[in-house]
Formats: sequence, C-alpha cells, structure tokens
Amino acid sequence: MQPTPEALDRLRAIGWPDDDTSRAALAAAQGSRLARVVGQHRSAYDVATQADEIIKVQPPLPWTRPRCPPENRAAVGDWVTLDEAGKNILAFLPRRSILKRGAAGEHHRQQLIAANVDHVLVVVGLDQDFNPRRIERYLVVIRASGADPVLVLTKADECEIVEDCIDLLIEVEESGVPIHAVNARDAASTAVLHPYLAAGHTVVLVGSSGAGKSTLTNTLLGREKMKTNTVRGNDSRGRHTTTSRVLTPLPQGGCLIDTPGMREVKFSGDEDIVDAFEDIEALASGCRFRDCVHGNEPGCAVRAAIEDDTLDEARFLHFLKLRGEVEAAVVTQAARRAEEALAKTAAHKRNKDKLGRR
Ligand SMILES: Nc1nc2c(ncn2[C@@H]2O[C@H](COP(=O)(O)OP(=O)(O)OP(=O)(O)O)[C@@H](O)[C@H]2O)c(=O)[nH]1
Ligand SMILES: [Mg+2]
Ligand SMILES: [Zn+2]
Repeated sequence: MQPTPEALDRLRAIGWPDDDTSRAALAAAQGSRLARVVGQHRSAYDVATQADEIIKVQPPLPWTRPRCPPENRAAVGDWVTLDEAGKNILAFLPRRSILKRGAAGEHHRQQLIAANVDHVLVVVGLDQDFNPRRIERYLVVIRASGADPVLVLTKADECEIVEDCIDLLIEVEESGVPIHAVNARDAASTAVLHPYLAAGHTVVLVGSSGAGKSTLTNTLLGREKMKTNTVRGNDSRGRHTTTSRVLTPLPQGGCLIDTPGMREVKFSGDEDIVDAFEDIEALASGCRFRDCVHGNEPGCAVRAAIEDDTLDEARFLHFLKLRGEVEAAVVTQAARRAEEALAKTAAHKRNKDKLGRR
C-alpha cells in the first residue's frame, strides 16, 4: 500500500514524514488505510486520516488484555493501519521515536507519552516552576527517545530575571539544547518555534501543570482549542487542566501533541544517563580507570574537576542521584520483563493442556 499523490498531501498534514524509512514501513504493512493516533481512550482510539477527519476506531483484541505491556500498544502519534471497513486498527508501524517514562505506581510499567515526534519541547514557566534539576531529569528521559530536546521557557513577559535564569542552564545550553524564552500568549513571541513545526514534523509538549503547554498550543494554532486555567498564586502550580494527550495539526504544516502536566518524571529503565551529562562523560575519559565511578578511585578526573571548580559539585551530585535512579529502574524493568515472560509461558502451557484434553 503506497498513497496516491492526493492522499499523500492529506497525510502530510497529519505529520507523515514520507521518507524512505516510513515508506518502507508502509510497504511492509497490511491494511487498506493509514491513519494517525490523535487521542487514546480506555477502549477506543481517535485516529485522523486527514487533518479534518477524525474517526473512532477499535484496537486489536490483544491490546485490550490487561497483561499487554503499554509499549506493545499504539500511543498518540503512532501511525496505524486500518481494516477495509476503517473501523478497526490492524497494527502500528515501526516507530521513529518513542517518548516514555516510568508509570507512577503501576507495577513498574512504562508509560508511553508520544510516538514519532521529532522534537520534545520541555515547557517550563519562568516562575516558581523554574528548576534546573528537573530540567536535567527531563533531558535524561528525552535523550532515550530518539527525538531532540528543546527548552521553552514561558512567562518571559512576567519575569524580570530571564537572562539570569538562562545563565543557570549553561550546561544544558552547552550540550546543544536550544533554549527559547517566550510569552506563550503572544503569537509574535512564539513564532521562534515555527522552525520545529514544518510539514511532516511533529513536536510534543511536556512539563508541569500550569507551565503553559495548552496556552502555547492555542497560540500556535491560532484558536482556543485546549482549555487553560490560572495557576495558584503562592507556588505557581497548575490545576491539571489537560487530562489526556491530544495531537493537533497546525497551520504551520506540522503537528503538535499537548499532554497533561507531569507530577513526576520517573525513569523507565531505558535511559542512558551518560547521554544527558556529556560534560561529565567528557571529563570521565580522563579518569585513570576506565570503569571509574568517580568515588574514591585514585586519578579520578571528575573529582579533580570539582576540586578546581571546572565542574559544579551540585551538578555532579545530581548526576550521581539520577544515575542511581536509572540503575534501579533497569533492575525493576528486567524483573518485570521476566515476570511477563513467565506469565506468557504459563498461559501457553495452559492452552496446550486444554487442547491436549480435547
Ligand atoms: N503571562 C503569561 N502567562 C502564561 C504564559 N504561559 C501560560 N500562562 C498562563 O499560565 C496559566 C496556565 O497555563 P496552561 O496553558 O493552562 O498550562 P498547562 O501547562 O497546559 O497546564 P496543565 O494542562 O494543567 O498541564 C494560564 O493562566 C496561562 O494564561 C506566558 O508565557 N505568559
Ligand atoms: Mg494544559
Ligand atoms: Zn572518575
């Protein structure tokens, strides 16, 4: 199945990249129609077949089983193929990128935030939401996604120390992450984000509640599609106004996924801490021992850099903390996968026994 030129135009408007990889994926897929997941409900999906046509479709049966790991089901941003009637999803196409985190409380499962995005915009308010340590946490998660991080600092219009805040993000900036300070309510100001929103491109917005994700969505879209709400005066906290992930095609040609505010950025176990702390990794290449963990080993270049003030000690301590969390997440994820494999084998055996008795 390859789209006709007219169909291709319609697919471009919902973010179809039409590159070699996606064409090959489509050629290998079964199904009669290609659609993109724009919303996900308990038992159904909203998919778009073109910018102004959204239909409700049913997932394949295995996805509805409680044991089905979230990463095996479609997420918002995924490309899916539909059956002849256009009512059921057959499968999702291989992903270009997948943003996920450790799900809160739920048996160490992963939670998929968005699939097939090119950039992840970390939206942080220049009010009491501003916290460099939390930004580092987001970057660890994003580095594992296959998409590129961009930092969007909102409420620049109400902040008198924008430059000082950006100065606190020197390591982030030096690691190549673009930083934009904007007024999310003002279209002229948010125009700096248009380069991320060209046809065939998709971005996802992540950040705490009240950071301005939906405000940004509405301004870029040019109308009030998403509900927004004021933040609490004493601590700038939002009210968890957005409750589900929504993909919206934008007039700029690209697509944007708005998400609910995150209370916690938990690791899934797929992260590689080193990717997000390139400065520390570069220093570590000068350690005497290749497997130096920068504890008490002799000849540790990282500790030497802290001594002579070329590395901020607080950043190093945060690196150690996050490294510990990622390691713990790797262990729990391995345990969960083993448990799932066991459950699968047991179910398989039960089925065989049943058949044997017949
Ligand atoms: N002055 C100013 N206010 C902003 C800006 N961005 C967002 N706000 C305000 O901040 C409040 C929260 O914005 P929302 O867009 O609802 O925040 P959100 O990130 O979508 O929050 P959740 O949906 O709860 O996750 C609203 O009152 C917005 O008007 C900005 O750049 N400048
Ligand atoms: Mg919102
Ligand atoms: Zn070392």
